[in-house]
Amino acid sequence: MTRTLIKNLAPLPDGTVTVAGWVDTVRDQKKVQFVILRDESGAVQLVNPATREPGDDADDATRSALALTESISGLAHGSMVRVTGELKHDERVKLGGIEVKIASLEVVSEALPETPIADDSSLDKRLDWRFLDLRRPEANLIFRVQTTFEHALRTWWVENDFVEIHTPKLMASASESRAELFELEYFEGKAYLSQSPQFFKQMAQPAGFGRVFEIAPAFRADPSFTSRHATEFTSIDAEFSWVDSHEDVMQMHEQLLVAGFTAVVEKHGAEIEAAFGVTVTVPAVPFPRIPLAEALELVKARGYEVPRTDGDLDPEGERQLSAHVREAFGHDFVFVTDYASGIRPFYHMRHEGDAGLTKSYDLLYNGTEISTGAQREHRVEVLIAQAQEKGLEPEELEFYLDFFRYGVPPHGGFGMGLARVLMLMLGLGSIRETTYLFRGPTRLLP
Ligand code: AMO
Repeated sequence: MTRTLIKNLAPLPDGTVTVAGWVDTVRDQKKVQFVILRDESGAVQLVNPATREPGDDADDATRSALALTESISGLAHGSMVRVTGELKHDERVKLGGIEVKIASLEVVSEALPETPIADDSSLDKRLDWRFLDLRRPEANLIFRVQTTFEHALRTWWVENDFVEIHTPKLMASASESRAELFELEYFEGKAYLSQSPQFFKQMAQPAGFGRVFEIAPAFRADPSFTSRHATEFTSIDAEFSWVDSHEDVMQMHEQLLVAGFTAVVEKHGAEIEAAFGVTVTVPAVPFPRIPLAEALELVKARGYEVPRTDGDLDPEGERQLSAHVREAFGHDFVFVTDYASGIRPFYHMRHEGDAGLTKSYDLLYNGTEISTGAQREHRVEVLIAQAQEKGLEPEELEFYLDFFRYGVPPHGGFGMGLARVLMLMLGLGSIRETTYLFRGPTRLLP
């Protein structure tokens, strides 16, 4: 008999069904046995009237009922089983108003009797046993939300004529900072793991692609142990031609997010509320835009002086600014714009009238940076000067600089961390929860 997903049982009429999944709990009472069975879609109660006394004259039916009872008594939490039985609707059953009376039960794969993690295990311990941790319905929901979100972004891009690219992750040079670069042996020489598709998504502009996007891994040799940094993360990137300024990039960015959030709210809003106690809302456009200098003033007026000397916001400053934006505009997102050129990469374009400021932004969501975007400098001589100013060797960047020597449209784009968006959307405390398998300075397993 074909297997029915647990979530699809309720609409079926009473009758024979087959379900398959793992054993969540067994309640082995004297006269009756209950098993809570889970699969990827939900949980259902299975029931079996216990047959305990063999008796000397037991017939075949009694013997097989006895065997079934024993096999249920011996079920370990987590074992994978296939069950055929009679589906019955009964509103007294708390779990979904349905129950399956077991006719046959096959233990397909037995679990060891002691489960290594429990609901109250530390996050680190749960990550050690991630495949078991992911069996929690809330964890499963995170990745269904991720699927819906990514799908909606892709759909929006495809409908708006963006081309999907896959850029190499083995690189000959750094694209962001040399400080956070993974170096590896590469035959006779060295290679580096890509920190961002920055250079190659820009390459698509002189290549005449017009608009591109990529969702792919990025690597940063960042030794920090914060809740929002990983050494490998999924970066959502877009880049497109003929922008007039970073304002065009922000407009594209906010429309894209509205598409992503609309899909998540429609498909999972109620489940998210039940699992995480948060209400996800579709953000209104336009998102507020606040120049960095003004943002620092607003934060100061709230009584927080950012201790950094480079003029950037720190995490507490980001939280304070978001709190202000929520109070003043009722918005969860804010574009912080016009960063000083001293704290931005060489490839950011600077303002015509004020070379001290870049045509760039960071996007904060619920108090944390989720993205950086900018218009790029496409005039090669300016680009070379900016690279030199940052202490970079133009010779190392020759392949990149060539992109700007044979005709290149003005362009801009952004990079956004997928796990950060999900963490903030679902009100979770760490990207370790929203990353399928987290990678950090002390975690390469599993
Ligand atoms: P940036 O370095 O700000 O910009 O990165 C963009 C976004 O990627 C995410 N992110 C990270 N997520 C988890 N762990 C990390 N170590 C980590 N580092 C970054 C964040 C961040 O906002 N090339 C530019 C983007 C561009 O201008 O198009 C870049 O990489 O969410």
